[in-house]
Amino acid sequence: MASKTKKAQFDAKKTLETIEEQFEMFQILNEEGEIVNESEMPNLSDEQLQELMRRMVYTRILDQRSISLNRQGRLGFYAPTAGQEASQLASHFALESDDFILPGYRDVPQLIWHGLPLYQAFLWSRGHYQGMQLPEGLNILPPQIIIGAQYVQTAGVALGIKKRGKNTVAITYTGDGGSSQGDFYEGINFAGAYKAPAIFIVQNNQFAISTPREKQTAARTIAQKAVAAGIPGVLVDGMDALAVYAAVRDARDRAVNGEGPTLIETVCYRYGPHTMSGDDPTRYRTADVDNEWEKKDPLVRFRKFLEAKGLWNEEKENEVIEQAKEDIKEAIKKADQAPKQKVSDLISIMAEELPYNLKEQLEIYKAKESK
Ligand SMILES: Cc1ncc(C[n+]2csc(CCOP(=O)(O)OP(=O)(O)O)c2C)c(N)n1
Ligand SMILES: [Mg+2]
Repeated sequence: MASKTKKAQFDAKKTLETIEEQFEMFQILNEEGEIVNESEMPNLSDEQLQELMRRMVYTRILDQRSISLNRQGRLGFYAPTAGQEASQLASHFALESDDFILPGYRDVPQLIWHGLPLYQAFLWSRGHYQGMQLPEGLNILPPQIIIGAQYVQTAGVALGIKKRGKNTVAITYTGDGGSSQGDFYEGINFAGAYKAPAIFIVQNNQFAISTPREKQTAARTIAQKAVAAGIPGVLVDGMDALAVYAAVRDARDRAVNGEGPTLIETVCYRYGPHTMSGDDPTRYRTADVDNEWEKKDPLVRFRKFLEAKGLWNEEKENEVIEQAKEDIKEAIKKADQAPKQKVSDLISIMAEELPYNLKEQLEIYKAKESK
């Protein structure tokens, strides 16, 4: 006999739609710098709010100066960061000093605010080995060039943290392009299965070099990819420093509480080119799109918010700008003083005890270099 209550029809499309609808953009500060989500306002003191602004302004200057230094031939590899300050620095602001950072090539600012001396960041840009000879106790890994690879490494670092019973987390960053890599899925899946204290950030800046986000995946959001790994996923306005901070702080609290990892998509934009190696954004982005994102500028929005509270003004801003310029000048001078890198240096720093073949090569290069 047929059941009286008719079961809902099998509808795979509806299941997907239902999941996708759940991922709404989390925002606290709108483009005018007004609070639109009071109940989620993070608990930050006036001093902390000013410090976050200070870091964003400083980093914008660092970006401008780095681009100039690169053009003058005084820096090597450089991936511009303007537009991504809220995504990068507010997420970092939610961390503690002994948390581990596993960055991508664009994430040098987070390393600097975690304690990497600026002159070392410049040396890293030049490919000098001293760039990543890290100060004792600084929990960072070198910026990863292979896109997505740091996601797997983060699952491992986070599991190590858990096994040692530490109250810290491992955070990693990739881009919208990186989210298509196999490593992305392996990393979030493994960390989910072992409830490892990891925070996986996808900085969706709309492009992977020239490939637009729409070509990257059929999924409506990248955040929803968390569902397949059985972990929470958050879609956040990546131009809103307060929303980014709140989302990462919440993920961190749950991670140290033994609740496992979170995937966070920060929706943002890079104002500059992909890197300083020669791509021309005008070939793949229209001025209309650029203008639309200019209006969402994370610095403008946060500045308006702080000015309305009487916590920021032109004088404070100029002080930060002058300080940044001064620090950069000093740091590049210090980077220039590093010894010229030799092939024998690269060999001798590789291992504590060199295998016989490298010992041979070391001698060959030392002999060449002494001529
Ligand atoms: C495994 C791998 N494939 C290709 C590249 C070349 N590559 C370097 S950056 C990049 C685009 C990455 O875009 P996205 O992940 O969105 O990060 P974004 O640069 O926008 O921050 C590509 C394809 C690479 N570095 N590693
Ligand atoms: Mg991208």
